[in-house]
Amino acid sequence: MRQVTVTEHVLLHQTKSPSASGKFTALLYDLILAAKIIQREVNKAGLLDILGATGETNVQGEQVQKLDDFANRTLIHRLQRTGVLCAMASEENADLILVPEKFRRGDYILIFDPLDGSTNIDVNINVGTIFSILKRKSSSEEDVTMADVLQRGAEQVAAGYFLYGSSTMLVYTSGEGVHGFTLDPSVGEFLLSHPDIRIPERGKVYSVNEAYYHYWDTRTRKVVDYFKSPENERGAPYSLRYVGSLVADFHRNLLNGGIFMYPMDQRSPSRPQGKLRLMCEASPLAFLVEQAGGKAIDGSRRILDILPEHLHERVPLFIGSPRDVDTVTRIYSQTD
Ligand code: P6P
Repeated sequence: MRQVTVTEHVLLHQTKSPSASGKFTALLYDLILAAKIIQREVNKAGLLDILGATGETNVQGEQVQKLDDFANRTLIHRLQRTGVLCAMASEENADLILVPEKFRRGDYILIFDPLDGSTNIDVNINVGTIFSILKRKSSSEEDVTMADVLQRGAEQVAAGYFLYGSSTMLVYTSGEGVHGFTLDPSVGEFLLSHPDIRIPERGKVYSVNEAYYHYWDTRTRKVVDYFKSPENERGAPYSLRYVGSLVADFHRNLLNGGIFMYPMDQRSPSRPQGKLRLMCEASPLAFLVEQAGGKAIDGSRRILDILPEHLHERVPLFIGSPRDVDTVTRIYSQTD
């Protein structure tokens, strides 16, 4: 395949969507630079005293891993200076991150999970950076408010993720299909490796943490029982593949087909809606999967239709091949 860089691809293929503006390309360029810096540290985590936790906990009450913190600081530092953002929001930060006046030149808003799956870093399992790009609604003379940021996922201008694994990949959409690029370390460029990704109509894999079976409601147990049953539509059980790293599980299912589920559970009253965050995890992946022909719901609602009430809102997530997500919809609607 001829070598196509991200810049060339945006220029040639994203002609109609708002992303065609040079500002979007500049934003993507700095996201890629941040990802290269993060990738360099992720790939040598075992060699540096950067493993393990910082001893702090983040706004989610989760142990902050040193690489988590490094990735967060790298993204904030780099993207503040890209000149097209007015605000950012990170899974690691409780509040909105306003871009300093001297760098505030644009109307884009970046929302990200800097290093999703970070508990897997110490055991060398893939981790990822997930990003979502919105545009503010109000005029740029006024200060950005939370109302500018709390938008439905359907309003996203672009979304994607970096996956730090056997190779480093960027998968993104700006509303005109989903495209995958693989980092060629010898030249330091992300080159087009997976043009126009389409998720298979139905998969052979389901991804869920079955340890929570007894904390799920009846309809969720019925869903998981269906995928495990030899009597399902396929006439054979689906295989269970669950890495415990959302980006890794999502990426495998995007390419090969299947469904990822993180249902609501009764484990912790403070998190009745499950663990995953709407704005920095569910929404960007929902935009990607729909652009690839898949579906994403919370059990009844389309993820991209949900209007967030607060920045770190959590939501149950069923995402992947359209026929498999439809199975969830059918069983949920048939079960009280
Ligand atoms: P559990 C990682 O902490 C994460 O946010 C996702 O990457 C992953 O899919 C999920 O949590 C795993 O959660 O409860 O199954 O350990």
